[in-house]
Amino acid sequence: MPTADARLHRDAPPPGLPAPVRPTQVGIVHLGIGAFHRAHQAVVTEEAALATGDVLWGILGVTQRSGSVRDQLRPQGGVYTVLTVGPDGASARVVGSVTDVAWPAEETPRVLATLAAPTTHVVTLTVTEKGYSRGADGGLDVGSVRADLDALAREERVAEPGDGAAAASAVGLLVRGLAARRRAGGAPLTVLSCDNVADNGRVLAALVGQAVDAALPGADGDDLRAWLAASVTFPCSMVDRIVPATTTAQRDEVEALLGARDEGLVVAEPFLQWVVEDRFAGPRPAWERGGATFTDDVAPYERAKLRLLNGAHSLLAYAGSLAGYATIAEAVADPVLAARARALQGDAIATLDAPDGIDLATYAEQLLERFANPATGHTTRQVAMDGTQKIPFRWGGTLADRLADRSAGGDPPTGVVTALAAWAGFVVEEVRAGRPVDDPRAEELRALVESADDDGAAVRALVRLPGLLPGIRPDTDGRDPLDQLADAVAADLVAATRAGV
Ligand code: CS2
Repeated sequence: MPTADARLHRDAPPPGLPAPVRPTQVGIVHLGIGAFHRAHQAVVTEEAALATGDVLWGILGVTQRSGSVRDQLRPQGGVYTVLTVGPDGASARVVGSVTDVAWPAEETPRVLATLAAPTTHVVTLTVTEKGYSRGADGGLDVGSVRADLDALAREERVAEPGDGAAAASAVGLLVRGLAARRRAGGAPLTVLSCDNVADNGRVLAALVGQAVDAALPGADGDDLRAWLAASVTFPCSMVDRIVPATTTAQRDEVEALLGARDEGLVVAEPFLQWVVEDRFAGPRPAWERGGATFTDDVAPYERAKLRLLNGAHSLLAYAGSLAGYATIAEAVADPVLAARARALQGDAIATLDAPDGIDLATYAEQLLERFANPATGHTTRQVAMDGTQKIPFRWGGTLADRLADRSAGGDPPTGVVTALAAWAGFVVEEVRAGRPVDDPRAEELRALVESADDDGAAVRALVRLPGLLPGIRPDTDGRDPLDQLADAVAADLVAATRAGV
């Protein structure tokens, strides 16, 4: 164990690196403080503070799943290192915009009080796709957030900032925090989703509305509903930076470099993009001074990123795992897999409106170059996680748009077929090998595979998993396009297996 004074700390930044920003108060609550937030929004916030001298935008990070991020960062006063690794080598910087990390399992009242404080103006979220507690129909899975909804109803009745019940979900914590804020005076608030979910802000606003309706039906929720409509906005945003999970070897390497142990280290590629819908309810950091772009319409950026970057990423993750590649960089270096990624991107480009000044074919090719960066060590297994939550946005949108486009002939697009075959093949292989699929719907996936007569039937059943490919309607003859799709995916997998890929 490193001794306390060998740990990185904001009062003792490593010599030779610029000192981190020292916020004087919390202005932002961030839900889901994993590696991605620390290498993305927190860096842009840091840059904005350094550029403007405005130190009112400290971040209270909230870690939902386990207390480990808190235990990593709190002894360091919130500071951590970002190691940027790219073709031009590596560089380190220390970031100070996170002032503390709270774990709701032990500190829910404190988080609710910070969400209610008038000095807090923005809530940002990176809770991953599954953190939105959506059911297969895309709406709020009320059962999974029931404990928080019950706590919300109690808190509204007694008008207390929090009854101490530990929040068990991100959406539940957010809704309880919003209600606490209204009771505390109701200063406006912006809730900014930064997850890879299509129309993320609008989706989150709808989930919050459904949570309020379920917890406080009818007139009981009227005051909260009216305040939400008048005082809270939910802009959309597109975020982009490749940030793999940090390894112990990387922590050891940076310790040797800095002369201090950093348990909060994050490692990222050089590229960083953040496109934010300019719809704030109150003050916000000057994030444009930190590299963010503000726009009236995020949708073209977000769709292009989800379908071209994340879509190709997931394909490479599944096809790469099946082919025995441990990293995305290895997978994209295989010409057969790169061709599949390009075919999927081609299907997607046919459905996209290019954002201003962007050539989509060039953008798509640049993404594959970024994937080829071996230094991040991004693993196929990491990107393969949570497929049922990611596929609807990454491949489902392309598929629904292509099938709806009669001029394209209505046949399932081959790039998407290959991608689905890779996912289904991966799931079948995991289940047959007795490994639990790393997915919140793992049990359903296992049951589908185990009850199928053969691999072909398993693949067909997987493709038809409710919620996986939303928005696909029967064609004019009443046929379900998913039947044809499921056959095509099963045939592709058989062909790929015969070809040994
Ligand atoms: C990846 C993303 O893990 C994944 O599913 O596709 O985290 C990806 O690295 C980021 O969205 C890049 O911005």
